Amino acid sequence: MSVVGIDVGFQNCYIAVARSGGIETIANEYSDRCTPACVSLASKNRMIGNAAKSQVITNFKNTVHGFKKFHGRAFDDPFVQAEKPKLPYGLHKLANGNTGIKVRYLDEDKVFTVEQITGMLLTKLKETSESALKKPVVDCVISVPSFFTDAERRSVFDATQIAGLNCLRLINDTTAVALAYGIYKQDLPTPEERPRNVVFVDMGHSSFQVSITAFNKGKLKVLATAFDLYLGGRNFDEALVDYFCEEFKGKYKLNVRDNPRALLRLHQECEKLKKLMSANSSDLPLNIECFMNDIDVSSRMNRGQFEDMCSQYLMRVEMPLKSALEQSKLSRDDIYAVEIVGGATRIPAIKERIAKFFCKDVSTTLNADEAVARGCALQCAILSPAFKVREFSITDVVPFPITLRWKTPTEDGLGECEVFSKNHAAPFSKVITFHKKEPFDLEAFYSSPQDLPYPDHRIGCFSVQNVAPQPDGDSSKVKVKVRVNVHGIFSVSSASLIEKQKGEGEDMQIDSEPLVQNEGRAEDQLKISNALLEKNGWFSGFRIQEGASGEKQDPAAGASKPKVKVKSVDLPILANNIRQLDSDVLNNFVDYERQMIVQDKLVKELNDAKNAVEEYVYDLRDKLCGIYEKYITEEDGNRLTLMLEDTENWLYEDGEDQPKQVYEEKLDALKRLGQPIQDRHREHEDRPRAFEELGKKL
Ligand code: ATP
Ligand code: K
Ligand code: MG
Repeated sequence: MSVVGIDVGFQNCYIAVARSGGIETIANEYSDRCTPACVSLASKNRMIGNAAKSQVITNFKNTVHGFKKFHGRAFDDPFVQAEKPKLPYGLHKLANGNTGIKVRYLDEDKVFTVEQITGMLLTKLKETSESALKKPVVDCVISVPSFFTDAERRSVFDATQIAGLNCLRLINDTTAVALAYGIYKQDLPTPEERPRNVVFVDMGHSSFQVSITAFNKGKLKVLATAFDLYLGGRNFDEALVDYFCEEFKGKYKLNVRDNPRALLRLHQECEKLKKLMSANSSDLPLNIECFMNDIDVSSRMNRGQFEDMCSQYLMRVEMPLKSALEQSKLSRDDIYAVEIVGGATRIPAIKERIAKFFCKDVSTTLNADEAVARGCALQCAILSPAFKVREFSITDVVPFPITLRWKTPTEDGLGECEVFSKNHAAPFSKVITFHKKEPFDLEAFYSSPQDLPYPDHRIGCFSVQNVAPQPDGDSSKVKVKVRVNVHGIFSVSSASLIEKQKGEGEDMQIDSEPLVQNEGRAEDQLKISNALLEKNGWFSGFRIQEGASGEKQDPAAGASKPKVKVKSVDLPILANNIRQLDSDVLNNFVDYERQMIVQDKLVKELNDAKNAVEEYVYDLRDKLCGIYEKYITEEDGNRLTLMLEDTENWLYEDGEDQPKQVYEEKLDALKRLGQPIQDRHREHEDRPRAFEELGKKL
């Protein structure tokens, strides 16, 4: 079983794997440990990652990047509407109101869902992991921002399924970082001692996340999270782009915004300049040749100017830090360290602001780019029976409070209960008891829409079915289990009807107020010794499948009140308006992804066959005037050289677009001529070596 962790960033993705030597991040076929979150669709195939990034300018209409935040978002969402004019590719309103991505693929207009696009990216990351591990990769842990709501998490989870992955956990970015920080620390306080409190700050390309986490030996507990969803490296790029667009309008009379290609190039150059300014406070040049209308443009910028220009963004750094600290109820003196990760925390002004707020130097002990992926791989290792890691329990938090609402026979007609408060431990299950005579609906929604970054605060509606009164006409007791699972996804996961037995009931109140019991302790839920798992093969029992979670059930919970004899009947639950793909749609996407993988493979094989001919031509031609010269007559040599030249021309003309077989036959024909020469050369080379070896033996 593979142990893989994937950081799916807005801009950059990283993969870490667990090997016998520990956790390591792995490189893709470009020897790059970072894979750009970029997918490019073309007339014959798709390109994903680095290959797609090289298409950003040349095939801008069909090269998709910056899509992570479209997960779970309606097309009409103000954020989506604000992004739309800035994107080089098109967006489209899907039938269900979600955001679709419009591109040309295989010479047809196509609309992909964001789940499909992320699915494509994950396919690539899966393949990269497979070629590094040299075995199939299915199980993995994937990171999501801590502020992702139910709809976004479900959407990302669907994407993992489209890519054929079995996601054991969607883990919050900052929690993954906390795990990467804590698991190797030998000197954490014992469980009886006061915990060590560490602040984790992650500013990536698109957002800013803060968590405060308490560590004791063998465990971490997230105390609070805070975020600015719209503050990240890209704001700083955009500030530079705005500035230079204005400048070039005056200086060169260029309307950069009207030219998508020029605008994309300016973006790339501004990002480079931004990074240079992190290391250098002096004046730096920006030069772009042949930028637009054959004009070369140039300008300068320094860090001081840049910081002035970005003051509106720098000002926003403090808020989430303050909010996290307040929520944690800690004082600055209680903070042991402030660990920063994410590319944008390399901006000196950001570091300074964080340090200033906590009155403490920031620590950069973690790898700023790879810590999230490493944490994901560690979580995967903890969950995997195939791997032995130190026992480490993780308790995360619910980022936005969740309320249930139902109809009651009372005056106002509605009952309501906040089932998970803000910063409630997660994953977690609770049992709520209702007294009902008929089936009923539970509507779940986020309770504080003002804190929620999305206009739609609904989570879904869960209908508890088959509820009937007791034989004596009384209401039945219905126990409903609600939970936030390991992925941070909410559900009404099960319900049962407790049939009244003789002797019970007199003291029971018919009460539509819920009885909330805590069932099990969240901390216990992931704290399962791997050794135990291995021995008992428990793992198969709670492998995460759609809708299910890896939570361990507390065996004592079902056996409460031993004196009263009760019979319980499981009730079906129908989930409605859950913002997740229907299973038949999902299955279609899974099939379609497989077809696209096959198609890409065919195109790759074809290209490889064609390239092999080209390479052979170049190689043989070089050698004919080099090392092979002695092994062929001048006449034969000239004839072969001519033939190679013909082949080269053919490749650019009639041979440009041929079936794979044609290239293979061409290569075979060339090899039939080249091989004898190569053999004569090899024989000649080997002869003295053979003598030498013979000599050694004698
Ligand atoms: P997100 O976490 O928002 O999903 P991400 O994980 O893809 O995004 P990161 O890879 O952490 O983001 O960071 C990318 C950002 O960091 C980009 O905006 C990039 O320009 C910026 N960045 C990287 N190095 C530097 C640097 N030396 N100076 C300034 N910014 C930098
Ligand atoms: K990243
Ligand atoms: Mg990130």
